[in-house]
Amino acid sequence: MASRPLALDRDFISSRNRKAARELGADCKYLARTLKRKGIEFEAMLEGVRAFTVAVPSWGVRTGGTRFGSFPVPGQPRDLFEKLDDAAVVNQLTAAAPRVSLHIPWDKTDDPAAVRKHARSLGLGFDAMNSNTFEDQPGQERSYKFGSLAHVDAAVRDQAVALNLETIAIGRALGAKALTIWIGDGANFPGQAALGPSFERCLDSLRRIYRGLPRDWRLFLEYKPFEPAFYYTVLADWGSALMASLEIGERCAVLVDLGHHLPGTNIEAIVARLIRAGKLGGFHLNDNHYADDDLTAGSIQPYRLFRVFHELVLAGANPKKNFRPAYMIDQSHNVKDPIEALIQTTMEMQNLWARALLVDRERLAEYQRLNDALGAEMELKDAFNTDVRPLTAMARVRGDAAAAPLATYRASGYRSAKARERG
Ligand code: PSV
Ligand code: MN
Repeated sequence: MASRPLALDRDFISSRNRKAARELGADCKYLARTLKRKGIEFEAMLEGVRAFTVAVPSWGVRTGGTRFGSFPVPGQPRDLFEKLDDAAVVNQLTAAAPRVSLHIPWDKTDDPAAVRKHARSLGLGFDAMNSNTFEDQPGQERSYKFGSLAHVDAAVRDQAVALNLETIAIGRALGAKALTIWIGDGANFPGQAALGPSFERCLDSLRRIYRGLPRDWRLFLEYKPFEPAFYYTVLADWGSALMASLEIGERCAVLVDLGHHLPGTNIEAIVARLIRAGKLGGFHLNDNHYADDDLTAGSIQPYRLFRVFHELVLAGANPKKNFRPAYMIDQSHNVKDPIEALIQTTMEMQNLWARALLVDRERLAEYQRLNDALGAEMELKDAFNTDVRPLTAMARVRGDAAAAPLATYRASGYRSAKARERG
């Protein structure tokens, strides 16, 4: 397929930026002055924000499903090429979403070279590949109804391992460098699955996949406490995922999906422990009120995500550690326009990352040393309550993206143009 030009007209974006330039300049000046009083350099923060990027999930540019149905928006992408077009819009407007995370077999392609070429023409690359052995595909030989990598039947495990190896092969052709595995294997009823042997079978399958992993790739193990299995899940928690990743090998690490925790779990503490173990591989960013709600990241519990980011900023501040977790969005869009939701998410990530950068880490450590709980908490709150929106808007403008991405997207008419084109 011939490559199309960038989705949005660059001149359109810059002309809108020019109109907002005077106000943005004034807001930045004011923020720079207030930050300077705290000894923080605006320009240094700007660079910190510009360095933060997330990957867009290919499944996030179409409306997802609830258990009760799915309600498509007009002009949804019909194939992988169109999914990339929509993902490029998010990056063009935010300068913070330059990679896409694919799901195989949902995004299975016979022509990865053409897909890669198209992505490159849009300024996109590929982040971790995701393998799907949690549902059956039409024509599939063996069913995953009772599991995949941990299935009691070796033939089903072989099929699931083969799908992962195929996912690696596609990812390799696309230039990806990581594979994320999430499996729904488990049991709905006590006695249904043998707890010990099912974990061993899972480990055995993971070892086979790891043997097929290219040297410069990483393998991420994603845990989740329940759903689709409601009584027992083979990789239910960070303990199981960490244990598995330690056994599998050096390039195997844990992936934290924010929605994969029971209410009240202290996720930032898990993050700190995984960092200590050198086993924090990546994130699936989203938000939730109950469990795996897959809502817009930062929409329900922004302070929680800020606290997670604070731990990540702390870890990243040590240049010796070569700390580079993969940040990916993993959301299901049901009531919002998917592109708008992804733009909003990316902006929210930029804002929360900027606020985490504002924490005075030395002063915080001093409060902690003095057991000054209030001082320490206020250090975090002070950063969290700072309105960094002019800073992140300026970071986008410097990256040739939009000062106001959502308004620019709505004014561009992209969705209605796609509705006409794609039907
Ligand atoms: C499972 O709930 C999950 O978080 C995994 O990451 C999947 O790959 C993704 O959602 C999409 O189903
Ligand atoms: Mn996930």
